[in-house]
Amino acid sequence: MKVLTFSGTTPAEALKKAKEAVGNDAMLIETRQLQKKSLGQSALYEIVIGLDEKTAVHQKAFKKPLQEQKPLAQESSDVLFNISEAAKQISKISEVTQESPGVKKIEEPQELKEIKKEIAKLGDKVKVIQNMFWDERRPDMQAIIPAEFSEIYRLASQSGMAKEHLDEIMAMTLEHMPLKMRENSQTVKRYFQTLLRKMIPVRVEHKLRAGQKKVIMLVGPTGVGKTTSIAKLAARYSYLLDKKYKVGLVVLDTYRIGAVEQLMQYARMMKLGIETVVDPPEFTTALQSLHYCDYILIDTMGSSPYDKEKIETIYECLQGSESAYEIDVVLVMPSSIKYEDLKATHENFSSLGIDTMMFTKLDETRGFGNIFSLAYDIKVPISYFSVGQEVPEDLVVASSEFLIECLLEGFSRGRVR
Ligand SMILES: Nc1nc2c(ncn2[C@@H]2O[C@H](COP(=O)(O)OP(=O)(O)OP(=O)(O)O)[C@@H](O)[C@H]2O)c(=O)[nH]1
Ligand SMILES: [Mg+2]
Repeated sequence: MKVLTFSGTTPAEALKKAKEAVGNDAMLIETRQLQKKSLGQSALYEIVIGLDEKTAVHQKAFKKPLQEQKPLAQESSDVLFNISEAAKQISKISEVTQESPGVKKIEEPQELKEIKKEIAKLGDKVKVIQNMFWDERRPDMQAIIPAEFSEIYRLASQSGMAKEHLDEIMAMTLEHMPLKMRENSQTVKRYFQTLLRKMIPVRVEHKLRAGQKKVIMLVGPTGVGKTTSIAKLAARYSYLLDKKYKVGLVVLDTYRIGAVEQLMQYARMMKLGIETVVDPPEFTTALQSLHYCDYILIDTMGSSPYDKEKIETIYECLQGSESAYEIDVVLVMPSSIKYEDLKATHENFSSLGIDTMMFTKLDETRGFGNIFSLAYDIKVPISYFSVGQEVPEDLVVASSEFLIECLLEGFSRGRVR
């Protein structure tokens, strides 16, 4: 790479000189102020530009005109969420990004606006080059996306999102995104983020109506954090909300004494009623003996998704339950497994009638595109996230904002509100 410097009394002037000399394919490496403006002396800025002839050739490949993009896949109309509609709706966010009512906007000088625009454009070119290195195979979609989209495409690809979902969403974004939002990668990212948020089904936690009771059963593979999550939920409903509810626990684990003892300890600590169920006929009796509770939380034995016998036992309890309660079945899955495995796990538990999904161990994972793809694909809402081992604090009520922030920016404890 060839490094050149240009100077001017403003960064814009230096940039203009650079563009006149080397054209648009250069990369802005640095802007420096060499001399401050003072009485009788104008300011002096220097910009450092990198020029690589190979780069210029590659950039052209990314910047095919829009009309040359591939047509959308036929299946897009079958997608569970009508992305096209969502994309149109959120086109309105360009208005949101403008000034809020009542807030007086300070007009930036034209010169400053132009500098910012140029810098953003150059920044995007640098990102294209950076992003070219992450996947040398360069999938089809990546070859046709414009410079401003390359960073978001890379972030989403690396998140573990199913490739067909990403390509489809990207194509929709390219089709529906208002031109004025395409200016730079920041506005593209904001648009994309809002679009993804609209695609995540989430179950909002409601206050119980007077006299209403709620029975929640956690099911899922072994060791995913069902019992720990039951303890967190029990603490939440009985102590942490504005209204304190009466909570009862049921252990449906006919296999391990340890499993019963684990929840017993939590029940003792929180002074909660607890019932154990050894075989399906006892299930209704257990629910009846906790009739005084507002919330009944049922912990089940972990079953390998392929262990039909254990899933069958849970099924028998659900079917045989003669109580008047409706049981909300929550499938608990770790966020560390890939989308295909999450999907297979859901399929194996689907005979139980899964109402919502809970994802655990978000603190042990980097990509969250697998969760996005599953929820987007099977349209089952997410109710909670578990973000650590601590009871009760490491529980997050699901929100699409939280998931999409984790997906694009990574999980951080600071995000847990
Ligand atoms: N890092 C992390 N660990 C977790 C999380 N949730 C649970 N764990 C840990 O995972 C381990 C298993 O948790 P359990 O709650 O016993 O899992 P389970 O699904 O009830 O397991 P089985 O009953 O054996 O099927 C424990 O060491 C928990 O502390 C989480 O969100 N993050
Ligand atoms: Mg358990």
